[in-house]
Order: sequence, then C-alpha cells, then structure tokens
Amino acid sequence: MIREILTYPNPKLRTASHDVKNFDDRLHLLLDDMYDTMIDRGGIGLAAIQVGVELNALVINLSNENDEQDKNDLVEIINPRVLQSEGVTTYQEGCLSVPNVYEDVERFEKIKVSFFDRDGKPHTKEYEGLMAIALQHEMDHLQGHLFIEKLSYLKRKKFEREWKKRAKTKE
Ligand code: Y12
Ligand code: CO
Repeated sequence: MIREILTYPNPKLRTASHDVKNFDDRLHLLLDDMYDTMIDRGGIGLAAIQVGVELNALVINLSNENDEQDKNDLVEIINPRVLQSEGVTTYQEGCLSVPNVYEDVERFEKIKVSFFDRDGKPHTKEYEGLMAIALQHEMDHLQGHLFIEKLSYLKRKKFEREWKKRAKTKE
C-alpha cells in the first residue's frame, strides 16, 4: 500500500525515532509499504518517519548497472548503529520529503554498521559509495535530521527563501 510522505516543514520529520522491539507482521507490513511508496514516488531510499512512523527502520534500493531498481537488491535496515566511519565524500542529494531540492552534502566515504533484518537477525556490514551516502542520509532521518540542515548558512537561507516563495505560488 502506498502511504503519504511527510514533507518539509512538517514537524514530525524532526522526531527522533525509537528502536523496533517486535519483528512481527506489523513491521513487515510497514517495510512492504515503505518499499511500495518509495518506488511509486521514484525514490531510492526512505525512512519510516517519512511515512509518519517513529521507528528506526529504513529501506534503500539503488539502481543496478543496467539502471534498473531490482527488488532483489532491496536493503532493509532496522535499528542501525554506526560502528566505524572513514573518509569524506560529497554527493548531490535529494529527498522525497524535500521535493525538487538537490544540494551537495558531505558524508563519510565508508561506514561499518550493525543492524537487524526484518526477522530480527543481527548483521554487521561495511558500505561505501552511493550505498554509504544513502544510508547516512536515511539514518539522519531516524534522528530527526534532514539533509538541508547540513548546508552552509547562506545556502540554507537561500533554500528557505525559495521554499517560502514556492509555497506562496501554491496558495
Ligand atoms: C543519495 C542521496 C540521497 C539519498 C536518499 C534518498 N533520496 C531519494 O530517494 C530521493 C528521491 C527523489 C525523487 C524525486 O522524484 C523523481 O525522481 C521522480 C524527486 O523529485 C521530486 O520530488 C519532484 C526528488 C527526490 C540516496 C542516495
Ligand atoms: Co530523505
């Protein structure tokens, strides 16, 4: 089922989510709906809080070498913790909760994370490249942070001016 995606400046997006305790059918339905919603809206990553659910759960589905988003490559991450990080990289990020805004953001180049899968099985993995960037972006959502908060003061002010102008034209 497709769920509504909360968009900036909805205050709920600032909520810090809490750990999943029950790896049950309700969680599986949430993850399935998050995948459907992300694909429907043309996204590659989504955190539960973006559909209004305050749980530490996220999904990422990057495109493969044929430029296809294959569901076999879907990654579901529950209760993630960063164990190690190294390097710095910059990527022009976008977010389904801040539509039409794309800005360069600095992230760690590589990260090692522990997490659980949908069945509650623990994993520890290292990620790099776009997967590491997407994971850091989604993990920020779990703590109530959006990528626009990482912009320089001037870029943030420019974003806010343009967002307000856009909101007025929609009135
Ligand atoms: C690198 C950087 C950031 C991420 C986080 C996940 N971000 C997304 O999935 C963003 C998706 C997105 C999709 C949009 O719509 C289409 O492309 C059809 C979009 O455009 C509008 O909303 C108008 C904006 C963002 C992962 C990896
Ligand atoms: Co986002």
